[in-house]
Amino acid sequence: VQALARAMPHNVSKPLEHGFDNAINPQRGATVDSPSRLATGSTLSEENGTEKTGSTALEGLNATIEPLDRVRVDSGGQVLTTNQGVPIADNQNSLKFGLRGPALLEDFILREKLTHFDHERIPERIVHARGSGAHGFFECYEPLAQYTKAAPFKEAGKITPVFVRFSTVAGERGSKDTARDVRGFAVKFYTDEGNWDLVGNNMPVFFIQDAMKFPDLVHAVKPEPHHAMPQAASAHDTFWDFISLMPESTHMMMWAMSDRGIPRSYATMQGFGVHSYRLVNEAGESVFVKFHWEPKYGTHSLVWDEAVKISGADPDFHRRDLWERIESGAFPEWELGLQIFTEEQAENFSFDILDATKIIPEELVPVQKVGRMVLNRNPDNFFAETEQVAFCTAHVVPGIDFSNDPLLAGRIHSYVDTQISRLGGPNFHEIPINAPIAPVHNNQRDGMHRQAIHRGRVSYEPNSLGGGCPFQAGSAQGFVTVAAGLQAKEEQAKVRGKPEKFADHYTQATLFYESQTPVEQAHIAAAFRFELSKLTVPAIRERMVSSLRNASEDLARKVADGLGMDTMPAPMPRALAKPARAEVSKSPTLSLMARPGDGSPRGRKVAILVAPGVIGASIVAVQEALLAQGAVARLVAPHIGPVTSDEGDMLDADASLENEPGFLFDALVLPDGEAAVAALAKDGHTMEFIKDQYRHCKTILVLGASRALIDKAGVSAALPDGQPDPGLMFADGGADQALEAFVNAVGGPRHTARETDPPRV
Ligand code: HDE
Repeated sequence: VQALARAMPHNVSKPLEHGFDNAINPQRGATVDSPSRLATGSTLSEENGTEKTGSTALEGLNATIEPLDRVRVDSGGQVLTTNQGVPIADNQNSLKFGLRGPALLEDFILREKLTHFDHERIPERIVHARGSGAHGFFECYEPLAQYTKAAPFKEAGKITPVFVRFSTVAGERGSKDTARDVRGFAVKFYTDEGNWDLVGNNMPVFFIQDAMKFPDLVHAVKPEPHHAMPQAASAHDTFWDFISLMPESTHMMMWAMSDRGIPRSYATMQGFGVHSYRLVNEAGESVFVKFHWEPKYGTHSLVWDEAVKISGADPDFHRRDLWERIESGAFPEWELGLQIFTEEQAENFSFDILDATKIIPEELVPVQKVGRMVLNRNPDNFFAETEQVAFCTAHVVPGIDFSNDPLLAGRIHSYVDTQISRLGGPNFHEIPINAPIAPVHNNQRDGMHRQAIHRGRVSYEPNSLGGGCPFQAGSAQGFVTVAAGLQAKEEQAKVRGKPEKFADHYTQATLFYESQTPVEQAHIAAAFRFELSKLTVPAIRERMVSSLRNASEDLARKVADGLGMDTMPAPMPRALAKPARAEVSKSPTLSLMARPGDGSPRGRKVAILVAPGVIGASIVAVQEALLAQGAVARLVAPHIGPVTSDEGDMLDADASLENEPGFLFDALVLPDGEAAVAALAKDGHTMEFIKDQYRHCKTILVLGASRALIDKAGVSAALPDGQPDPGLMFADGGADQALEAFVNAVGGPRHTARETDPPRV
């Protein structure tokens, strides 16, 4: 080892870090066949790891795996030591002066253990504190050289490793996953030319137009400062007080009150970069771009009653779903879509593309699919990876640039700034999950927790003593800011204000509402009703309804009725009396229903109720059919453990009616067998299970004798309009009869024709 250390000018155990002569460059243009693989001096790798190291990623697809190996620790077969590596003889007793005597200050082992423990916590994120992350990769479909020189888009099949963190916004770190909220969708691309963070949300617009209002927005939505309530909820006075006084938030509120605010899973939500960004090619030419993530498994959401119940039974619902999908191989996957448009197009739109409260309807600029992202590995350690990952909108690479969106400008500042207190200093980029796989060379030095050991005496530029290194990359290789810009064309003085089109607060709110299906519109109205009904100040409620009248009279009316308001308040005065005529008045792609995905049931959870005496053959047939399609099929019984079937076989129930209630599942199978049905009918949980499944419009397969359970639960086989319910499948003559239709329906949408407000069941 000493000989090796002499031969190499850098730390052999960290060959990727801060090497001088031997820094290993990621191969440019690595492809699926020859992916970017980086050498490592780690003592722990995928090959010699134990089961404790987590799931194994597909060979060649995760270039982040090996760089992180150098810091992975596996204690299998190892002796317990202090942080100084001193073996510890006794981890049970502190050092005392006599068995009943005082503990001694000398006990460095106890003191080290307690001191470290006392400092285990770091500040949580001010927003997006609650989140879950995963590793994966981005694969480019076609080279995009015409538009951008950004490394991930250089070649067809090129793989770029990613780490993604999903989050809620308002709740604290330990809050529930299924709150009504926006979801963060932050992607860190470890590109050959440095890290690119696309820090987006699951909604394409935002509440405010200018960074100046962000602290106000966040203070309004967070728990109220006097009593610190409510947790992870926007249904309270201060939030709606602010919103009702900020008409620019109206469009975003349509999205937030729609079912997008309560996604079924991270894997089934869209993602958006929100702001307009720029793509820049080798020639320095630039176009505008909006980023979209389109889930392979379609967009699916919860319904409110379900979200409320889940938050009690499984506050980790989305975290668990993400983890389980990856562990089971049903890898979450999205396509990256780009809306590319020119400066000239932008100038002619009826809205301003620098305004983050506006979308660009897909009818105006289609979304072009340019690659896919697959999440295929869970983190090994939540804190080290998911908690310490630091995203930042300022992390762009050559080929990607900013627009002049004033909200984005504030973000470019805020993200780095916040990490300095959250992660304890300016060297957070050296924390392994944040470190780029591209080499880092500059003259920044020192600061808290510095990891790099810089060699030589030069830490300035220009220099001659270091041979001029590290030297500027120059415009051919380095990042060059695009000179073009809407405002660069006009000579302007310094000003605090907004362009006129920003003042159109309602046209796109109307567009969103009008583009929804009737069921979605009903859910939006119900969400406004719920949230506003929680307010204690009637004036805020009225102000909100008066604002909604400008977006949709229909919606305002429904909300007012739901709140028991006899007369509607007058519409709020508009900031802009005559907004420019919108290009489209309906955009069907804004509906969740427009995005069913591939319709596959992969990752969906199905409950199969069983009890002693169940007809086992039909249960096994259903289970096999579901598993074959990648769905998760769980046997749920009055209690966990073995269940003897009618044929005398043993089935293993791994969930009980009590510990996994009905609303945690996407679909339900009720069994055949008189004895089993009698046992289930006796248990009150069964009725709740069926009622929740029915009320939440899920597919229910009723085998043979279970018809009795349906009757007992008071569930009607007919829809409100008298038609038969296609989501309630009866198979009296054995499971085979309805199996195919059932499995197909498990991957499909809810049976919303069943829905009434208030619910019938
Ligand atoms: Fe953020 N935001 N944000 N935000 N944001 C943070 O950064 C901020 C905005 C988003 O999983 C913070 O590291 C300002 C829009 C996500 O770690 C902070 C403004 C969008 C995440 C911050 C915005 C986002 C954050 C808190 C207005 C969607 C979680 C901790 C000018 C496009 C990232 C942190 C993760 C996190 C500031 C507005 C998305 C304080 C000042 C718009 C997904 O820096």
